Amino acid sequence: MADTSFLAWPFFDESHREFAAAIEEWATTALPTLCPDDEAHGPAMDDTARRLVRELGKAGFLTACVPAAYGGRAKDFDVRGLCLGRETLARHAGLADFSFAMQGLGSAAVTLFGNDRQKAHYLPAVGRGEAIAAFAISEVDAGSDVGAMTTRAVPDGDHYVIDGAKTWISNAGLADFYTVFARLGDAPGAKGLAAFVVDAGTPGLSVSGRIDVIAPHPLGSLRLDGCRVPATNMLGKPGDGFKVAMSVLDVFRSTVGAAALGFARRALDEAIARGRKRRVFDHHLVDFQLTQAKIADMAVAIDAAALLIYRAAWTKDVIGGRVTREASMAKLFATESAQQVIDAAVQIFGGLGVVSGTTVEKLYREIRPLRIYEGASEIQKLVIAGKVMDQ
Ligand code: COS
Repeated sequence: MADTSFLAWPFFDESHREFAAAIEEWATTALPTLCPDDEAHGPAMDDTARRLVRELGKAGFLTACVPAAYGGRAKDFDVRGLCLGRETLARHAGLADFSFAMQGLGSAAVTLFGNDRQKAHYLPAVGRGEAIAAFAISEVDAGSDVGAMTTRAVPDGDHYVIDGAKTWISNAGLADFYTVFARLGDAPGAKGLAAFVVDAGTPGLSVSGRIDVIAPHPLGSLRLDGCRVPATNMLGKPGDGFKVAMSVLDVFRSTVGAAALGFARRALDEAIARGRKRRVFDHHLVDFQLTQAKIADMAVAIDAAALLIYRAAWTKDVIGGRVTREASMAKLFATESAQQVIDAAVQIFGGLGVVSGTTVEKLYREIRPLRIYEGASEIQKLVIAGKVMDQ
């Protein structure tokens, strides 16, 4: 059982402690049957992901992903709930964390920038786990440099016609709707982008391929070929697209840190259990000071990451406004340090740590993409330095 003493920190209120306990109990009892083979790829993985969304919805946990007026727990997001949910689920199964997080990330632009009609149409179903959401921003030549995107939206009567291609899209092929970012007019870079909500069945929108990555994660590419979207599906105003994207990432970058924290906590638990059992040179591995030094470094990294994550989440929930600096610090530190924590766990396991399918080997693969997606570590450093120098 992972350390839960952090739940007594002043960042949380009673409802968060109850939420954390409920999702822990659900993960312990439901996930072993819901994800019996958490290494499945392809259609089997997609089926598991769909089932996970439905069951997370039925159990009431997706209420952290939508606003109170549409069935959620808090006015917009409950960022502390999102982080507790991701941390807990990641500790049990990476795919469960993925399915939970994507409901929030995929619908966040509707929550933050949608009008009442758009919110009423999409968000209740997201919160019940009856509609799957996706966030379609990246392109082959526009990942870190969002402003380089070339997908274009051209007005045509009361519609926009969108043409282009998106890639690295989580839930591609599974989603019922996508938040799609596109360029309007000739304004350069970050200026002149717009966000649209595009239903999966819209003619001209298709999945052009799936991408298999090192840890199970439904991912693919999209094509938009003359895809006609009602102008009323725009989220915010023409030109708001970059602001929409950055505002969403202000919320979700802390949650990526929380998922990394969950992986790291699991690695520490696994390493201690292994060290207590493994005998070497007539002692248990944990009796050696070199092992204890590793355990201490892992524990300090975990607590420091948790402090940064829940500082960012509390700041967004309680103080509000932009939390770009706090969220970037949380994501950068938590993902980079979790990689080191998991690497130390693999070292404590020795040869067993690199055997395919052992828990620490899976964690070693699970953690790696988190240092890249939703803003690579290098981007977080640019953001943090920019904010610190602006103060
Ligand atoms: N919330 C609201 N608005 C924001 C914002 C935020 N968090 N961050 C920036 N903006 C606004 C700014 O206010 C500015 O608006 P004005 O032009 O009206 O002043 C505009 O957006 C541009 O901001 P800025 O000049 O800071 O943007 P940059 O082009 O310098 O941003 C980085 C560059 C690298 C920081 C940005 O492109 C980025 O975060 N890239 C990583 C993207 C990413 O995460 N990709 C992965 C995709 S998700 S898997």
